[in-house]
Amino acid sequence: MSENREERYDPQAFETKWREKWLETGLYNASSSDDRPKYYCLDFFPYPSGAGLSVGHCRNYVPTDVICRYQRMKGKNVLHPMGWDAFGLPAENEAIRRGRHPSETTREYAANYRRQMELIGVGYDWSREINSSDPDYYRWTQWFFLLLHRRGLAYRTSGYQWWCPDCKTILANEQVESGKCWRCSETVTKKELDQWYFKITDYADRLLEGLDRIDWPERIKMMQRNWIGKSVGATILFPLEGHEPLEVFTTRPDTLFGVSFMAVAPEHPLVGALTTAENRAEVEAYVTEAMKQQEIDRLSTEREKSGVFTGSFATHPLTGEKVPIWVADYVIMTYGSGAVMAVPAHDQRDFEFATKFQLPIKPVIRPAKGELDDPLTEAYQEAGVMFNSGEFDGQPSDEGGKAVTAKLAEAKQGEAAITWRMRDWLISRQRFWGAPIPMVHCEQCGVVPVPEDQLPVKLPEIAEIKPSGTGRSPLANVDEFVNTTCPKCGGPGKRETDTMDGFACSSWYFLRFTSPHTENAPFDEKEMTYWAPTDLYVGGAEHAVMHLLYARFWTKVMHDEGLVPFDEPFPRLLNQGMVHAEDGTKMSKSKGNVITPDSVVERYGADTLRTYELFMAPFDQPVTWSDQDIKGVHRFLSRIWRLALEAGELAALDDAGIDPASLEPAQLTLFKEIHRTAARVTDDMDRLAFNTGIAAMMELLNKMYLHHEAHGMDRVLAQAVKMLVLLTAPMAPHMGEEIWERAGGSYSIHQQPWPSFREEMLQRETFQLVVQVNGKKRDAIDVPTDIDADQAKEQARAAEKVVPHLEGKQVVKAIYVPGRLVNIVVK
Ligand code: ANZ
Ligand code: ZN
Repeated sequence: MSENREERYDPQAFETKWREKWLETGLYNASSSDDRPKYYCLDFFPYPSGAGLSVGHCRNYVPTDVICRYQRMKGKNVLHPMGWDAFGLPAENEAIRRGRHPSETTREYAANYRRQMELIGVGYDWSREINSSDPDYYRWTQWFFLLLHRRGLAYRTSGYQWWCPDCKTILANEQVESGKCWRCSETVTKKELDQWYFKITDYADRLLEGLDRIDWPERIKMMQRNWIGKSVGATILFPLEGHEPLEVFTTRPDTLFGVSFMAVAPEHPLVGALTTAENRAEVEAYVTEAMKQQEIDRLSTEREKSGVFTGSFATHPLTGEKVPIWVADYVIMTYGSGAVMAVPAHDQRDFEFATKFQLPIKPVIRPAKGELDDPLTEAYQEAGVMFNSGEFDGQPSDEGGKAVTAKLAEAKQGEAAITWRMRDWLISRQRFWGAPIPMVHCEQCGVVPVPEDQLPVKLPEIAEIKPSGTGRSPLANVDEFVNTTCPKCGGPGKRETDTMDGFACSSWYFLRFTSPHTENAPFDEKEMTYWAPTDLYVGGAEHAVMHLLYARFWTKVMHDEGLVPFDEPFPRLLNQGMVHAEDGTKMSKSKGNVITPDSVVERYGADTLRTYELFMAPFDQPVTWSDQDIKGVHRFLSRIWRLALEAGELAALDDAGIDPASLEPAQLTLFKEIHRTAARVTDDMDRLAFNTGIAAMMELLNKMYLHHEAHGMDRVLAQAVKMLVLLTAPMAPHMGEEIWERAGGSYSIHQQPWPSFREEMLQRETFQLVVQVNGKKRDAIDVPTDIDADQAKEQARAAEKVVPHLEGKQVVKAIYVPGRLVNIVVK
């Protein structure tokens, strides 16, 4: 081996070779016929874009790959699949922009993604690759649509929908961000259309409850909770003369005695009837104006309140007082009942409204301790104690609210109620590039589901896929597609031309991976039961409410149907941090600051890129790319390489063959260091703390080089090298494989057991550190042998018997005599 000693670390010389061998030997192909415990690790379903992968994307794929390699070495049967979320708006828009067909571009882009993923050495089981735009796949997406329909969870209705004039399609609520399209940032408008919905609101309670049983970042759970938006309170009926009573939803029934006006949404069906002749012109003008506003603006707390009086009054259900009814656009028709009992003293919006229109502000809740400002300068919105509330005076908000509700319920004037912020999931898209909704419209039979044995309803092969701009799908122009026979009566029928939102495809893909080639079902029951649910799910935080909520919903439906034994698909979720460009901004094609894995691999090799991705920051933290730091990582790998080549036939070395009692002191120190590092790295791997794990290995490597200088390549150092090669194998899989082979190991290093460590080697040796203050001994404490000066001084100052001698004094300096004492000089 000596001729190799000077061979420099040149990843280009061997990385490709190993990647080819992994593929050839199917090293990462998983099988359920295996005695080891399973480990299903999944990355978010990527949509392959024309730009390809950046080093930012690698921050998702490299860590999960490392976890999978680690779990495999720990004896798990690992499944790590990859596939393409190919349907949907982004893919279609990009194809149109390039004047190409999405079926062509998505195939091309997916192939490029795969090439890049292979380039960075990610060990996916490619035998399970899926593409959501393949008829073999979307046939089952359509099958699930029929399942939801059969269970009463898919329905069609007409309504005003968000419309993106640029994408020329309807958007779901959650795809409108601050009044803009989530994809193209165009300001959205409204359009009335017949649409298909999934009744996700039926599952609101369970979607909320399930969050308590899953291990997800708290931030993501919070976003889902807010999105679901459970509000507990009461509905209260305010009698009207000559009409059914006006129903309001309130979270604060304890404030009922403070109502000074009612506010109804401009769209409220009673507006016309409640408006008196002399107010009609003004009310109509106001309503027309309000309809043009965006909901988001209407809800804004910044906005000056506006409204008009209808001329009518409601009757307070408990006091019998007359309460004026106003129309106000801060009341939203789609929430609660679209009407509010306004309590200006305790709701800030009502307060601003009352102040502007000089309506009474009547406080009825005071703080449990202290007094309300008199007069109020803003609403007192907290809970407190009821007053000015008749028989309820003195009751705390909570119980008082319940008592008020109970009293109303007795008189049939109200009841306890829950309102959800969440709306049903709008699933229709008037676009080409999606799974056609498998329904037929028949004049005789109405809307008829396509029988399962006629699936898939395939997209026609047409060249012109641009949205027509009329609000209808381009499929509506394809007669061969539209005209069909009714599955029920056999008469002429017309196919539904809407396609499904792309999020339908990603709501079940994690199950398809368990048996991607199953032909008679969406997945094979046995395989699904073996692999699912996922053990770890990793992706970006931007999918907090859409994909993750929809997939949870579908899983619960499947659970209810008896298709899967669990009702949460992703028991453990992690979000990786973003990688910013070196100038600190987001990497984007338009800014021209995207760094591709291709360029980095060409320069440094895939293992350096991988190790740097892991070392750059804690896994879940955002980070800025640094060309300087990546060089340091490259040097780290080169130094392992050099020692490993010198150590020679490492593979056969056996840690158990070393008797610590027989070692020289320097060897024993290094031997302990090896075990301590193995223990630390193992713990760091379990916590996904890759960066600290790598730092620990860098420290060990420094100590190994010092040992090498003093003692050469002895038996203990060789053992250390072997340990380090195994510990770094998941991060630098190519180098590990190359060293392992040269060291006489059998293929593959990735199938070797993870290094174990001897517990008894972990204890740190200590010595007695004497602590003096102004030269006088005050204490003696046990500290680790390898303590450094700063730590020694710090611990000395904190020693129990030393502290009293430092009180009120100023520490001038502290002197550390290594291995013996610290003297603290004070004045
Ligand atoms: C009286 C009241 C008194 C209220 C008080 C609050 C404080 P969340 O928590 O978001 O569910 N509200 C009800 N329906 C509304 C609608 N369609 N548009 C705008 N506001 C509406 O909010 C519930 C509260 O928002 C309800 O409780 C109601 O005002 C208002 F001291 O009723 B409250
Ligand atoms: Zn029919």
